[in-house]
Amino acid sequence: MAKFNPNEHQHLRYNPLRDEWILVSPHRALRPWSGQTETPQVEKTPRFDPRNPLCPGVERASGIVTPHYESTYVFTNDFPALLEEGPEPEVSDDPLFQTRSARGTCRVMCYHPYSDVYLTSLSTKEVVDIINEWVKQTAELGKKYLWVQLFENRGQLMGCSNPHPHCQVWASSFLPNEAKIKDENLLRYFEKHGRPLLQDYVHKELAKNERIVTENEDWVILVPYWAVWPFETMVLPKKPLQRFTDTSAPQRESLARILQIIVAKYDNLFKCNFPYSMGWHGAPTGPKLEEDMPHWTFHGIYLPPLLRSATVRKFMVGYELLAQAQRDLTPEKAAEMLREQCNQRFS
Ligand code: H2U
Repeated sequence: MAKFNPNEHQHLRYNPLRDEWILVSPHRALRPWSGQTETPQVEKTPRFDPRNPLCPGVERASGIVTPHYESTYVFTNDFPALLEEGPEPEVSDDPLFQTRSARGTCRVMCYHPYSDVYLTSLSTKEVVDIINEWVKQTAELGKKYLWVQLFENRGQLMGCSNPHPHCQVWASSFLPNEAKIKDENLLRYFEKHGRPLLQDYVHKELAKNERIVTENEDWVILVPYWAVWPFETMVLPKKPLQRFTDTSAPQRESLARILQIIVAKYDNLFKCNFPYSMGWHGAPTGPKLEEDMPHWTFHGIYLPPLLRSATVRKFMVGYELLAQAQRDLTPEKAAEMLREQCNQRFS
């Protein structure tokens, strides 16, 4: 029998952040495609739309008029999933019907007053302004809440309801599942090895140089060994960093530059506004804000759904929903495809 080759032969890969496995089936990557092929939509957004509540001077659902902001602008979501106050649920001792208290707040953060701009067309200074606002939101909400989740849904494919460049901030009194799973696995690794998992990981990846997409003096962007989405990437600091609030001014500037590069590479891959959900994970805050959490490494995550073109996406369906995550394209190939793209967006 032929010798095992990870670029050709089926295998399982371990995700130490989730303590779970993913099935990699590279031999399927060349199979013919006769599935979904919709026509690409033309995405042209006007700079200002008098009906768009995220634009300066336009009234929102709450009746409040969005001010004439000049940089970033943050407001409390008019349709929040989490409220600061509310009646407490009754405590139940039934193990099958447990309920817990949930408190929090949801904010919307506009990146810029113009609707027709994005990280690739803004100046690095303007991207630094966005990063500074992310840090400010984390610091402010982190005083009160255990977890502050910054996230952006880009594109209609990811359920984004508004073309104006923006993200969301959801702060909660509880650790959401993803944070809880990651916290437990990072801690287990730290207790066993005495070092932060993601610092060990980034340095091993730099040495292997198989899945790196781009790097600069402070940051590395790579396709994780255990990536689930075809072009999933992770943004990792080269030096230990627990929270967004720990970043220095030079680290924020180098982060701005590398984010502009990864978005350009994504957009160039299929010549479109590459859809994704992206966001940031760092050590828990709130009551744990002052705690040193050396098992944590602050990092960013990009989860894009596209697989073959601007319109053909990977579906997380049958086997993924009922058994476990599976991919055809190897993380190494995906990293190579992204690495080859130009660092400036196509025009
Ligand atoms: P998404 O496009 O990522 O869904 O974000 C837009 C958010 O803006 C959405 O959560 C909020 C929506 O609730 N919004 C307001 O809070 N007020 C408005 O007047 C319009 C949209």
